[in-house]
Amino acid sequence: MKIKTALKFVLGLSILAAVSMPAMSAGEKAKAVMMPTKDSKTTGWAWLANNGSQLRVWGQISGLTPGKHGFHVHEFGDCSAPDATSAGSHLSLTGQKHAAPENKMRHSGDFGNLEADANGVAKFDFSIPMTHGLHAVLGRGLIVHAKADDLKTQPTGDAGGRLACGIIGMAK
Ligand SMILES: [Cu+2]
Ligand SMILES: [Zn+2]
Repeated sequence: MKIKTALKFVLGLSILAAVSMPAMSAGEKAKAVMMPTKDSKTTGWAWLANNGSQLRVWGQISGLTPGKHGFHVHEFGDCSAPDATSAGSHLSLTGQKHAAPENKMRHSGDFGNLEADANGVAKFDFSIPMTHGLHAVLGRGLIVHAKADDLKTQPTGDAGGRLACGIIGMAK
C-alpha cells in the first residue's frame, strides 16, 4: 500500500514537470535592475523578452533630466566601475557602426533614446529587431546616458556619461 502511494506520487510529479516545462521557455524573460553610477540618482528597471522576431523592452527609469537620454546594451555585464565604463562599448554582434534603432545597419545594442518627462521619469515599451533574440543580450550591461544619443556620432552617439547600469539577467 505504502509503495503504491509513493509510486503514484512520483508519477504525478513527472506528469507535472512535463506539462509545466514548455510554458516556462515560452514565457522566458530577463530583467535589468538599473543601479546609479557615482554621483547619480538614476534608478529603475527594464524587462526584456522575445516578441516574435523582435526583442521587446519595457520598463521605467527615474532620476533623469527631462528630455532624451541615450539607451544601449553594452558588451559586458559589469557595472562595477564608479562610472560604469566596465560595461565596455556598445554591443556589436555584426561589426556595424553606431546608428539609430530603426537602421538595419547598427550596433546590436543601439536602442536609441529614452524620453524623460518633466519629472525626470522615462516610461518605455518598444520592440526592436535583435539577431539571436533575448539570448544575445543576456549577461550584458544596459546603460542609460546623461545626454541624448545623436544616432550618428561614432562610436557612441555622443551620449555623454553613464547615469545608471544594469546587468541583464534571467527573471521569473
Ligand atoms: Cu551606451
Ligand atoms: Zn552604438
